[in-house]
Amino acid sequence: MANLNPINLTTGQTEYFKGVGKIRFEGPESDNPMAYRYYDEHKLVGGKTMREHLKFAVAYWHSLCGTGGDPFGPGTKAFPWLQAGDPVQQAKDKMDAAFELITKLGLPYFCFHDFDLIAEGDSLAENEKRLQTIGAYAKEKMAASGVQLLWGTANLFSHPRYMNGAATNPDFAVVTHAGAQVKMALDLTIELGGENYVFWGGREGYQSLLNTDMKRELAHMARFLHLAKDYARQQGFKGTFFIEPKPMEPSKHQYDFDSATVIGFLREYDLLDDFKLNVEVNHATLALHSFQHELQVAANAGALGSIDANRGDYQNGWDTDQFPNNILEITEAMLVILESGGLQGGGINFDAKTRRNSTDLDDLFHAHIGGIDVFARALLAADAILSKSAYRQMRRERYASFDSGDGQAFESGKLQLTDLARIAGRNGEPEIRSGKQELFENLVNRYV
Ligand code: XLS
Ligand code: NI
Ligand code: NI
Repeated sequence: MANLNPINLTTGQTEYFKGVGKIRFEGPESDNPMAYRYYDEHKLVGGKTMREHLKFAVAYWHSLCGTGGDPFGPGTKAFPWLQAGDPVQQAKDKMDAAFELITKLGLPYFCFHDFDLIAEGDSLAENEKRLQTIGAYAKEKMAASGVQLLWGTANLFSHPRYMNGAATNPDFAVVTHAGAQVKMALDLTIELGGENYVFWGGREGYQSLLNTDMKRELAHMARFLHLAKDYARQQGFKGTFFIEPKPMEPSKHQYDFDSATVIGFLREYDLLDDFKLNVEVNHATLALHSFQHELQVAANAGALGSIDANRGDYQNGWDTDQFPNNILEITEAMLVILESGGLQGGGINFDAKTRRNSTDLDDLFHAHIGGIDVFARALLAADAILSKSAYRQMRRERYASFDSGDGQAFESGKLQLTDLARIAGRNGEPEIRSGKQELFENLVNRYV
């Protein structure tokens, strides 16, 4: 491997990714697979550095915990940091590996679920103790490395007790347990200076409406979110709460189906002041939307908070969570993000996994480097489209008839339906006007 730029490890600490040094920006001409070609963290793009625009985070669950198991077979990756039998030792080894990975990639953030950090114990009291222990360790590692927490969350979907939902479970006893778990995850997120907190409604949904009181479950979910938000605010948490939409999987129907559904829900239950959206690429496509569409819907409501970066597969219909590699798709997304003034409080979390047969530790680097460079390239392309091309003007011109005269009067609420009828009668059949889609597409491709 050409790249052996060392990083500082604490004395005595195991180096897990031997032979990989700090990943540096080497420019588009570099042949080094362990280098960035486009991500230059200090490069200024439209007044902000790439690092500030993109706020990349490593996802603890996929990169440190996901060993490749699927419904047809067990894990394939013998991660050396998962070998210790003792849960606290295992958690510390995993955290050493996590910080080595994040630091070598030169990324500013990580994200976790509570029990990604340390295995769940057999009582709430034991869990609290474990989370405090690993939380103290995380605090040291964060201080030493400068890596920060983009968001924390609680895993309310893996344990069998949540098989009928967490906040929406028909059994109040389970709802209380979810409450206890979220309280601990909030405490930990706040303790670590987390900038945001995420709710992804893993099993908040239903398999059959025959046994489900949907209206009541939705009201419970809203009540639960209010309680969590009120508690966190009382503890001094200033960050944003995110809801992560997903239409299905693991539930047949998830309540947080897509951006539009979630925004309607937040508005109905008076949560829109504190909650924004964490939009995930593969969840958008599962909902039969484009990623760009989901971002735009969130942005329209001033609620575009954060992104889970990944991609689906054109040929199958589940959450494959592959690393992003489609520059055009991400350029279209970056156009929406830049035009809406950037992500509101969040960043770009690589909620993506290497394939089951990508079993080398190096593969974690190739995957992240690829995804990071795709976003960096897309940022450059989108910035150029917005600042150098006629794109905005072309789009604005399609609406020029609303900029003055009757069209402007309509927009500002000064016309009645009878006025529309009168104006139509006076003007006669409208001219046919082309939408120019191919021209727009060619323009975007020129910069990709
Ligand atoms: C699963 C979700 C999950 C959330 C965090 O599909 O993407 O990973 O991001 O709970
Ligand atoms: Ni996600
Ligand atoms: Ni997902």
